[in-house]
Amino acid sequence: MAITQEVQRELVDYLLSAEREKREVEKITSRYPDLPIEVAYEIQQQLIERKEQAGERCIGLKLGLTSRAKQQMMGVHEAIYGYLTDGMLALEWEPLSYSRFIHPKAEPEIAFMMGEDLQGTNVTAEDVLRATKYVAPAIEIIDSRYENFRFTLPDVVADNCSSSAFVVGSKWVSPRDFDLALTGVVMSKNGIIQTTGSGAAVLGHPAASMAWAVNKLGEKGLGLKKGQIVLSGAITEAIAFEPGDVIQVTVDGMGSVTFGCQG
Ligand code: 0L1
Ligand code: MG
Repeated sequence: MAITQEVQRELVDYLLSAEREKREVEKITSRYPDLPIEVAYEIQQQLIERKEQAGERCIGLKLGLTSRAKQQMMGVHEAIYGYLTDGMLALEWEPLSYSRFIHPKAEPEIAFMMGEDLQGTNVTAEDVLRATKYVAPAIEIIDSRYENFRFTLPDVVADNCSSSAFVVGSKWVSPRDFDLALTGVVMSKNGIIQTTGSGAAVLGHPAASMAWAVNKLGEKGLGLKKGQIVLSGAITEAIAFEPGDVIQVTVDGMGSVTFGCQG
């Protein structure tokens, strides 16, 4: 079935209402099995524009499917990107209400804050590090709108890569003080370690993952802007949490970021 502009608008409504009503829905490729990835990015773009029309502000980018393990699990060879809005920004000292989610999971990430604009199609990890002002530990909360987190690549791209919320630690440091590939990361729930990894899990280096995204944006004449935040990709698998849980991510040399979840 053809994915006309009208169908794209309907799919944006479908995903936005699932998010608003906090209910999981069937993946869109069940109805449109030939949904091309380029059209999925157009749907994602329209979804973000609708959020902006509703008063949210785009404040950065997120990378997904950046680990080989996750790519193999999904049978794909490429990472994906989506957008972060100010409505997704959560604060460490304010408990997150479980009622705003469908079936959330937490992922440990390294957040980058851009010190300069960055755009191009031959951007390297070194370029990314030069243009970055700070890095900090972060937790992304993903909350796919699809039943049981089951989707194909175009589905998850259209759904803004499962974005829902994120928390960034308050200690920002220079990326030049670390080898981010070797930097160790530990994620715990209620004081018990759940997952461990290092920055190299993210396409070899978190800055390499960012370079991939900048080059992808560059093909569309887009780029990153000074002051934007980028979540560079999950360093370990995501873990589910419930009301009453406290999730903490500690990154070697950068300190920790924590959030508590309430009912
Ligand atoms: O941020 C992520 O790595 C998640 C990307 C989408 C895949 C998922 O929802 O598990
Ligand atoms: Mg993520």
